[in-house]
Amino acid sequence: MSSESASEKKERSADPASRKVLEQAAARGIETAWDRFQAQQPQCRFGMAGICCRICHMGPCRARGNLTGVCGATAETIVARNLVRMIAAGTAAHSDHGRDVATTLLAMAKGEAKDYSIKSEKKLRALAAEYGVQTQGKDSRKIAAEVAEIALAEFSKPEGVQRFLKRAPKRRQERWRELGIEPRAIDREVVELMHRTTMGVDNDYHNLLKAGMRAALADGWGGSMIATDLQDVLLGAPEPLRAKVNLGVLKEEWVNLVIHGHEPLLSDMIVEASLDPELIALAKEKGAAGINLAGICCTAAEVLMRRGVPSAGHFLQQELAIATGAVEAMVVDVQCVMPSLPKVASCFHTKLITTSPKAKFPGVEHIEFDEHRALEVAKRIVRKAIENFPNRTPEMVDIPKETMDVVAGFTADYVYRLLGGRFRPSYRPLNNAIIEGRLRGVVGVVGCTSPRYVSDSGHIDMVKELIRNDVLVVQTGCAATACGKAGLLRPEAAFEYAGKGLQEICEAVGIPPVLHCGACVDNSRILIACCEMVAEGGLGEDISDLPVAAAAPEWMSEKAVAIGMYAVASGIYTVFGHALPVSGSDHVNQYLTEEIEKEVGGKWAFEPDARRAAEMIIDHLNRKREALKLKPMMYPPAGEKVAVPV
Ligand code: SF4
Ligand code: MSK
Repeated sequence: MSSESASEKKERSADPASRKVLEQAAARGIETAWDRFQAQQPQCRFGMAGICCRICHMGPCRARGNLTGVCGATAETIVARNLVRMIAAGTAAHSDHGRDVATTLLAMAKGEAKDYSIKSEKKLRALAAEYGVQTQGKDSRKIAAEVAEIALAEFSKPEGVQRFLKRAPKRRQERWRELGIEPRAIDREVVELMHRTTMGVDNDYHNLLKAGMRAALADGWGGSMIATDLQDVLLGAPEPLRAKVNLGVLKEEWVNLVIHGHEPLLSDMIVEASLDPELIALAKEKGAAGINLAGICCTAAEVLMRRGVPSAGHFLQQELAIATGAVEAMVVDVQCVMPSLPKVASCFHTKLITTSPKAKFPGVEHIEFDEHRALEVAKRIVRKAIENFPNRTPEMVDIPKETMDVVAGFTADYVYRLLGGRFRPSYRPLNNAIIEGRLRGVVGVVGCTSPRYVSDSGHIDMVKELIRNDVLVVQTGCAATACGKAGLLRPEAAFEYAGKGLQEICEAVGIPPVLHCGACVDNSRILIACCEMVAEGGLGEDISDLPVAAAAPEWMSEKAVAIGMYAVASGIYTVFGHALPVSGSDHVNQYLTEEIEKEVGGKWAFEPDARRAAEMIIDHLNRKREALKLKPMMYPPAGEKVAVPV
């Protein structure tokens, strides 16, 4: 374990439950991401600046000033190449997830994945209409098969652009067309980025970044959107429900099975298996009170919003969940699963189980997920966890008490129904609230948590500042868990933290001031909500006209970079905490933070101080309000006596 200097003993997390387990872990000599982060200091400055190139074996090279790579690549080329490779990886991750869902939908439709069914007929029919699938006289499975086949073709079709681009406002579609960044087949965009960035191909940073936008758009308006929509068909469209978050959801007397990763296909079946009377009886036979499921990361968000399964925590809490000593098994699929888990699990009785052929660990038990016998696989995993219960060492068990209530499961469609009432569903009330100055705007605060920050504080500080200023916040992924733990996803939070205008809306509609919209792929729901706002009228003709913004205060993943880039390319001002690794090129930095706005209407900003970042966002919303000539804000921000118009 790395030794800590005095300066390193700063608070590691804003969450008391995490701090408690971190102390326990340190006392037991268990290393966590925070320790390894310290051990990595100082981190490589060339890497941070994005100027290190390892693309060919004349290197590795680093470029700065007049110094170029051996091949002559400038800092501009290297920085842009590195950045768009991150986008390619992020796009690949979300999109491969989407492809797996489409494959399972097709298998279900053909009767080959019998444990799945069509859970949202309405969503299926809406998609069929959008895809131009004839539905008359066809049974639902036939329709599902055709929808799945069309969705699968979006990954590799030889011609044409992504179908869901048509969901965007006309003005946005025209901009993409004019700029030549309409994404074609998803796989093609990823492959093309890898080609362009290999040694000696695309050396124009602007051309590279445009290709990066195109691939990122293939993620947001392609792979991620397909994942979200088809999951809603197959697993059900979420509706708001109450659930609990934080490590305290683990239960001392129960078999604790933690599901972690991103794809909900298996985890949904595990929820089903955990309800099996035979398995519950087995758990009791082994001396447990029952089977307790809990999620981590985006899997947590998926099963929380569809099934009400509690979330034990976000990305940075995966090691901590095991370190409570109370986890019989942690089952993982893909993405954001720390390679350290086997080592942490080896300190306890916890069984780590991998399930995806794409994501294995040396020496770790692998039970391969197969959608054709999904429930059987899920039951096998649940049984493994139960059988491990007697191996628990009671003296090693120490679960923090902290849990928090959240309301989760807001979709673009549900916001529509909720705000407009049952008989007059529409975005009109939301738009009116913005136009009249009750609401300043809407901001998506999303993304990861990282030991680079005092964990959770970036999210909590930013969101509190935004809602205080009458900004409705929408969240996904680990950001939602961070704010959920802090109590911001309860309706009561409106009265504790929100400005008067936002409070009035929350009270009238019965929603929290911060809406949990799901997992990372569900950022596509936020794009759709923006399209609905434009379509409703009164707030401009393009997404870039809206008083909206996006932020990822504690980002770490390549997926976050892809998300940020598709937000910007969709016309949204996007603020990341720590800067993207682009500081090695003034040109690239300036393009991303300034010049890009002229092309796509959105731009990047970087600000590690979350309150300052919130102020920058509020300034941006105010500028958009001014441009739209909206009324001044009705109320001053919460906690301020003097009215601050606009
Ligand atoms: Fe160096 Fe050029 Fe090779 Fe990169 S591509 S490692 S800059 S020689
Ligand atoms: S899980 S990508 S840490 S949000 Fe989606 Fe969380 Fe970021 Fe992974």
